[in-house]
Amino acid sequence: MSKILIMGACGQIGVELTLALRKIHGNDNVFASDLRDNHPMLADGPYVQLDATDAVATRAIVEKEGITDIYLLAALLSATGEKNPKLCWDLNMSSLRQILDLGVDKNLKIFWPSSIAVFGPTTPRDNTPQATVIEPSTMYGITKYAGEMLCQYYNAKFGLDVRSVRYPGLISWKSEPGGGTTDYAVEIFYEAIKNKKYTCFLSENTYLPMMYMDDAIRATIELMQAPTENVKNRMSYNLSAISFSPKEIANEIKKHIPELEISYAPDHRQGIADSWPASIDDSVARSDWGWKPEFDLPKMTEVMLVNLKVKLGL
Ligand code: NAD
Ligand code: AKB
Repeated sequence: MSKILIMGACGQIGVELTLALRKIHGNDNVFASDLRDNHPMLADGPYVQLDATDAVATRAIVEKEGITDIYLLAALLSATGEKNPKLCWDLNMSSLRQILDLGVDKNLKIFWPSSIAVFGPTTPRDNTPQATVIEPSTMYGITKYAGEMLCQYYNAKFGLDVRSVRYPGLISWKSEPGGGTTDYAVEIFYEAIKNKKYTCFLSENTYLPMMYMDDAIRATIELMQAPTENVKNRMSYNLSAISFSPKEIANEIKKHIPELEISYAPDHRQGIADSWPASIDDSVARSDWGWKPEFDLPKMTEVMLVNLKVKLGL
């Protein structure tokens, strides 16, 4: 039986991943943890306040609860990472390093996400292949590349079962994103519903790889459930679903909210977006463990609007 610890559970992915894993394994077998003192959506199962860089406290919980699997989601993302590169390096690297060491010691199964941010301006921008030039230009991307190399090293050297995907920008309605460059693609839904107006911090033709959260959660669970021999890549799998620009998503939302007005005021995040791919080739994930996305732009837009209107009481 799996006993799971999720670290960074109060974030955009953590809330939905915790809920999905609790459905599969039972509420009592999925421990949510975060630096924050709790989250209202996580009240139906065990929760512990835990700093992901605190190796002693993490080991104590793993031993006390008999944890078998860890999902390490605590991190600083791209935009906040550029504001505080030192904290980004310290948090993202020290949390991963301590979990990998603990994983070896306790024979744990580990999930740790990388990102499209691992790619940089010298990477082929369209249909970016699995194995390609990787020269990230943000501190966040540097931590993801170093993290991928560490995961591969711990698997090869110690046989640690650590698995990873390079998530694109994720779009969700249950929990809000925290400090990323792709966050505009969530903000635009809130503003379209509340104010029928949105000023985007990226320019209108900035194409980026994106994915609806349900697809991301399913990919995570499918990768973790895949037979070991199918997980041939121990750095991180490219993962792809949708590629669109701010203008395209605004036009899709306008099909439901015709009054939406969009304007553009690119800020410091434009440079980050310009260094990332526009679209991703995920054929290796598809052939190794059967990955396939289900949400395109129209389907995602409809689901986002329906659910957010209910959530916002509008
Ligand atoms: P998020 O910012 O929404 O959540 C991160 C959580 O970590 C927050 O709840 C925060 O309180 C917590 N945290 C911060 N410092 C901590 C610490 N020291 N100890 C414990 N918890 C701490 O991030 P997210 O979007 O849920 O991302 C989760 C992971 O997925 C990250 O590794 C991120 O790089 C990766 N990722 C996310 C996206 C995306 O679009 N959301 C895309 C690519 C990769
Ligand atoms: C960000 O914009 O920083 C994240 C990511 C793509 O890693 N959403």
